[in-house]
Amino acid sequence: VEHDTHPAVSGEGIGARVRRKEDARHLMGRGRFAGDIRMPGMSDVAFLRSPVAHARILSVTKPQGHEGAVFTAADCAGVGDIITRSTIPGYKLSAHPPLAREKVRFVGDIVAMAYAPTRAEAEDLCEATLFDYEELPAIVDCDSGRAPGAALLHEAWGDNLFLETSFDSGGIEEVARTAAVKVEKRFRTGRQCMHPMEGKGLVAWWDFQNDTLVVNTSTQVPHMIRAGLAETLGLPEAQIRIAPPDVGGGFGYKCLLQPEEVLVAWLAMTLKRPFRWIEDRREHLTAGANAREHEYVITAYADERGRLLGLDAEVAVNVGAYSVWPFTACLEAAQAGGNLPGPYIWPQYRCKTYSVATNKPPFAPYRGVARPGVCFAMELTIDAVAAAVGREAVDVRAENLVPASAMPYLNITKKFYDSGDYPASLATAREMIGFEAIRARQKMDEMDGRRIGVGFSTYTEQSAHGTKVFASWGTPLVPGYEQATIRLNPDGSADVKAGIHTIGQGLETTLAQMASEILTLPIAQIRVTLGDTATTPFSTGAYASRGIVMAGGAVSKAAQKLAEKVKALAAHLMQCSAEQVRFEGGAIHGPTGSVTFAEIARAWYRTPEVLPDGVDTGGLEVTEGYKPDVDTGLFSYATHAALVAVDVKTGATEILDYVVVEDCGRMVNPMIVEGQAYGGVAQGVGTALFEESTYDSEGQPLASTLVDYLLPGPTELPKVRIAHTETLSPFSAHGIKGVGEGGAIAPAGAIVNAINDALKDLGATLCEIPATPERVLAALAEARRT
Ligand code: MCN
Ligand code: SMO
Repeated sequence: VEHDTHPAVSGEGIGARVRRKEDARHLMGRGRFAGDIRMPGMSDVAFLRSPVAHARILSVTKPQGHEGAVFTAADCAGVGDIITRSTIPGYKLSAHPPLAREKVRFVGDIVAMAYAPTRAEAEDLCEATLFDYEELPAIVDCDSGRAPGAALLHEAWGDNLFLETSFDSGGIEEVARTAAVKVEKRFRTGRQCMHPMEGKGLVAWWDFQNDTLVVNTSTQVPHMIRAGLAETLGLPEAQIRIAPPDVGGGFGYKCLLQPEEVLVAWLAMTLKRPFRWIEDRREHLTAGANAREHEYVITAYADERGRLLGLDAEVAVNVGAYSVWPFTACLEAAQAGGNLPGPYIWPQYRCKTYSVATNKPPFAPYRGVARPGVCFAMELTIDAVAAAVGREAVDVRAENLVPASAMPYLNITKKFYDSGDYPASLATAREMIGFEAIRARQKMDEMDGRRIGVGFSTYTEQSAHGTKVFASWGTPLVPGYEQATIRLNPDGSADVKAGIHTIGQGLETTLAQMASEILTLPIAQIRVTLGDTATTPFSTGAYASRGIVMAGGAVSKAAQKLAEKVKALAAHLMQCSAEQVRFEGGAIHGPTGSVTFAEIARAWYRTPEVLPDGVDTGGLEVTEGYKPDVDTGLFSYATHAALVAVDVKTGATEILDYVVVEDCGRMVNPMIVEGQAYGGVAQGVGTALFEESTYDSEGQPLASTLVDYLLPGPTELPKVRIAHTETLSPFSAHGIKGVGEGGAIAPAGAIVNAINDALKDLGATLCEIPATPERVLAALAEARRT
């Protein structure tokens, strides 16, 4: 870490670089994930999946002698389709039957389910189940999906578009007539899988004591999954308990109500026994929800210095066969259209988006949602504008960023940039990466014959969106509040309970820090319980970089109210006024003496006779909720800079240096924020250089193992140098903004701009990711031809 601008923090509250509470169990292999759960009489479930992308189901033959253990759609009449509604006009509904009925719509669509004492036996039962299909033409890309006369995925629609949207600020035609510079570009981003370290998995069982369906599912959104299961199973929400175990990463994937989840829960509800399904890597690679496949057609207008005048864009997103629950298939395109202008001032903007249904797995938000694609397209556009006017891209970028003096700033798509100094983050990144020295080094030949290049990428990360933003994206199931409960225990320790879940992002620690900030108790004395719908207050979950702002804000508010209660009791015990009471070092101090939290708790729980008559009988427990003051949320931001070396003989790219200058307002735990940035960059490097779920023209997945789908590992990842600034948001509790997705947003822009910088003398430009050696060589060959 180069700069840490935060003042030294003595306690364990906000700003403290404390070690994570959850690390001890995870590092010692004592976590309890879905795959660790054992229950008496538990059966393993396996799924038979369609081997073809688009077909009518003609007939089914189930294996003899296994009655009751193999299920097709006909056996599961009680299972409802997954139907994701949207309030956006023109949106088309897709009903996803968890077990396909008449038709299959992607390779991996589930056609049968079996259970047995072991997974291997359950898989054998699936394989002995035979289907006859009549194949239909498969739609695999956006162009063929939109072509007139294309085969239809959902016949009743009349076309293959889930939704079309458009935005128009009104003046783009005028700009097109008068602008000195016009740049036209096409960009494409590869389809990805999300690959949390732990795949999806769940155990479902019937709790006879409470007459409740219990689902231990690896999820980011327990309360939303409860609503989804209630809808698909026809069971009242109150009779379903989602009790998520440890979650080994989610990244958006574990926000979805998955068909497997519905089916396993249905088995447990119907047969009243425990059932388990653990996704394997091949299922994740070939059948799990995907992300990221965008196509952009962009025309940018600027003056002769490169001052941006207008942006005219079309975005098509290849969203697969069905809308995912609860976000729909259209969140991605809605966010792409709204976020494309990025951190820049664009006086005019017009954008059309298309959410195209194809015979690929459904499409889900993945860390950064649309923004990694949007940022890639925008940052390459800025470099292209700079090239057109013959200036350094970093200078053109700096002159077009929203300046600090304009904050807060309402951008062209009505996003309220609450605070920040974007040009300063760019300037720091420029200095840290050593821009001038790189330009000097480029004048000399590299010893190993490779070419080096430098690239930048600046973005805003909308975090902690309010209810109205999700409503405008048409997802009424995804509101914006979070609640938390805090209780002072009889021993003077505190319990924090929140419905949000910890998925690796450190909330177990940072929520304790939020409480410690107010109460000054050490975090070891603050137990944090998350996610269980039976024991925690309502929440929508951990997604959209909202956890610390929303759930943290709720903990902070609840802790403040608890503090008032404690102060009243302490004032009575110390014979002073409540205003004279203050907390410090985990104890409670008055003008002449002090008491401990344990003494307060003892008075309340054990010797209430010492308390005055008019005492607040509400107890030492408070539930509070929180939402920030601005509907469009808080905007974190960062600049990433990459130095790369490209081998023009092999097309291989190596990242030599990588810098992140980030600002997420007040950091609750700088060490966790750095972990977030680093982990995000790791995923972003995958997006930029390696990862792609490829399909053939018939919709067959070609990357079905991790040999074909390349995840970056330690040898591919650069050492990331991180610098922080802390511009407090005036609109959130303690000035905190979210940060969970940011790291993944910028890498493709910075890395591919750097590759293009390295290749500029050869006239080659890459516009597609991942920037594999094949694509680099193709760009070089193309440059030689023209
Ligand atoms: N934090 C902090 N101070 C801040 C901001 C954040 O200390 N000013 C810390 C908090 O511990 C917070 C974490 O950083 O929990 C992430 O910040 P936040 O933006 O609040 O994100 P959420 O808690 O809502 O987590 C979800 C977010 C998303 S949307 C994805 S995708 C993602 C991400 O977090 N998935 C992750 N980071 C992940 N990290 C891990 N290890 N695993 C995932 O699945
Ligand atoms: S993709 Mo993050 O779960 O919003």
